[in-house]
Amino acid sequence: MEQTFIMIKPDGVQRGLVGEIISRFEKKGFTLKGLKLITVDRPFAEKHYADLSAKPFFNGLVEYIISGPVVAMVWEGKNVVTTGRKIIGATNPAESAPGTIRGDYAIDIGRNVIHGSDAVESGRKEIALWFPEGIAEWRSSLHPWIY
Ligand code: 3AN
Repeated sequence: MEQTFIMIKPDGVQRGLVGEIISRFEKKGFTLKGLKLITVDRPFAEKHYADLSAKPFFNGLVEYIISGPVVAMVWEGKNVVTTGRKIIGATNPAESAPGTIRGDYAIDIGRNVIHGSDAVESGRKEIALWFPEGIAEWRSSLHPWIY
């Protein structure tokens, strides 16, 4: 079953949006497979954003991510990468639709509340980076229509 890495960034944690964000993924029907509150250091953040190291906003982005605790999560379900990105909304909150997390709760691209993997393969890499200890193996046995 497909998995994605979702991170609530420091602004989302400090603004008290953790419960709301988790609720949106839960209500959609996705399954929570990993969850921790963690403050990462600069080398770790630089590794997570290695693909963006040439961008002019890279240093500011790293500073932002290490500025406080983040909530790192693994969510599982059919098409969770693509659907998760839809729930999150466009990178720039000025372009993200109302009803999406960024559309509802963010204004600035440099404070856009949440990260979600952009592909199944990058999700795999990000889950391995953020959860080296591994993640839970469980599946709901209550409702066969939950997958
Ligand atoms: P997404 O997070 O939607 O996958 P990416 O991968 O292009 O978007 O960018 C990663 C992160 O870099 C964004 N979440 C945002 O915080 C930051 N970012 C992207 N573009 C800019 C920009 N022009 N100025 C400042 N920060 C940016």
